[in-house]
Amino acid sequence: MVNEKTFVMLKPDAVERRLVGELISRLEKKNLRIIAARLIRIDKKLAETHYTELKEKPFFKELVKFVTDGPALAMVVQGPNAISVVRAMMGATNPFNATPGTIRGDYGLDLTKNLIHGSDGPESAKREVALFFKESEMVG
Ligand code: DAT
Ligand code: MG
Repeated sequence: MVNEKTFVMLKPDAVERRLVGELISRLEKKNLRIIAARLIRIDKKLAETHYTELKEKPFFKELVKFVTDGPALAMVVQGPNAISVVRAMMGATNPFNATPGTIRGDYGLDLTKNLIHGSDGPESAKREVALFFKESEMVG
């Protein structure tokens, strides 16, 4: 078991639907630790950098528009195997396929508005944490 940091974002639909408390609560009940958090309005450039791996996808424009459309809660979450633990808690990308009991399975019905982002591996976690937070913004 490795103690990991992962980048988590509660997307604009989660903020708009007032689900922030409930979703943070799920992460905390799992005993994951929030070591940084900031409510942000993501601009186009940051969104495009964050999702750079998807830039050739047909849904890229829609995705960027959605994540820049309102405030989002950016976080760094830490814990044993935090990257895969958060991914499991999120559920499948498409909420229609996400298992009940997962965040997307319990709260989502829209592929774009799927509530939460979590880094998908150690490299993306490192890159995404650094893209959104300075070392000094994370509690030790
Ligand atoms: P995930 O968020 O599960 O890591 P991803 O990184 O493949 O999924 O895609 C990023 C986001 O893009 C995803 O949360 C929702 C959106 N998305 C993915 N596939 C899509 C598709 N086929 N049509 C529309 N939006 C899509
Ligand atoms: Mg992803």
